Amino acid sequence: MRTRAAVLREPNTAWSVEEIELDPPEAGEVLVRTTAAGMCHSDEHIFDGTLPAPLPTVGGHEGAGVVTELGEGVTELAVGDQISVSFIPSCGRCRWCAAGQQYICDRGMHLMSPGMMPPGGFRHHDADGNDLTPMLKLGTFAEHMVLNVDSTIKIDPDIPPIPAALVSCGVTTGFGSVVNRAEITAGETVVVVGCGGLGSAAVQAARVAGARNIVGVDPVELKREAAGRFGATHTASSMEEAAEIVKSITNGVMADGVILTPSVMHGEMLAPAQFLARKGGRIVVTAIAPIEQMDVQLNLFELAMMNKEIRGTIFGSGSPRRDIPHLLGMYQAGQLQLDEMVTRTYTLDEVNQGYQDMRDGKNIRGAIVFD
Ligand code: CXF
Ligand code: ZN
Repeated sequence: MRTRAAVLREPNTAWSVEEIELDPPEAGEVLVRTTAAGMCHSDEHIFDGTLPAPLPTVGGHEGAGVVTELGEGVTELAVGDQISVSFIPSCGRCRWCAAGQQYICDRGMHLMSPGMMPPGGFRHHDADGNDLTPMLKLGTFAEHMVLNVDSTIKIDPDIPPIPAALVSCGVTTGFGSVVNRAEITAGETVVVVGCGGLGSAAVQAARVAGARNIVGVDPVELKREAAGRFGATHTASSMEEAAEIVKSITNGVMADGVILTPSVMHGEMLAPAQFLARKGGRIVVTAIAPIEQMDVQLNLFELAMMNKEIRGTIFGSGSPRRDIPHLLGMYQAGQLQLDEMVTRTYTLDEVNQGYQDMRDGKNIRGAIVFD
């Protein structure tokens, strides 16, 4: 079939919105009509070359839609089901899935390879017949998607498209960074560094977990204000400013958890984050750093002597088949503000404008809405 998609051919060239050819779903795959897509910073990382992905690519890895066709052997989904995509696949059979650690499912090793999830091949082709790789095996910046069922999560049909799309990556990652990885519990003090799409979910997670103090750090005023609406008790424009606040509100003890969700992670951010954490505190590195970055600033003496922990996380160390429905249930119960995270919506044709607005610091989260 023909569909329309946003394609990136070379880093730092505009997304090209064009008609592409989409093959029918093969065994273990489904065809989905896309209803909404979230505009995560990782697509921008591919755009600017921070994240080397196979090109040309159909962008987008946050999305929701309705199943319109089943490939051979698909039994867990039916035509008409609403799904959220998950960039973390869950095979349910590997050692990690079996242990409840779907965030490190073995199928994830294929995410940055060309084409579809193994057994592979290409379903997406441009008008000249060139094969296209769907980003992270998803490609949500397209009116239709062919997806492996391992990358789909069936959700309540009553959930509106935008929140259904946001839980594919940013919300689940930010939320889980606080609850699963930093293990924040009631009464604790949390610092969230970077209050965009990930950070505003992290702030909400800290609120839901009952944190006493939630300090949102961002140089952009719009994001600090939004952090306040999502539950931050204090805001600061830098980690240095936050350190003064945390010192005073904790009587010098400092924060139980520090969550690093800036647009891009850099090695020199680790030392100031370390000094925001208390003795035995947890520092969670969530944001993506340039892939070859090896150097970090860290006071190793203080790390050991103060018994601090630095923990990396992918997908907020969450399990999509558990956490996506959980988070959407919390949204329905009024405990998570997902609609409020979207500053602006765009049509597919406006995708470049959406990313320009992200660069200009105008959006907490942008979303593409399909007809
Ligand atoms: C992803 C980005 C690509 C590699 C895996 C993690 N995070 C989502 O934004
Ligand atoms: Zn993402």
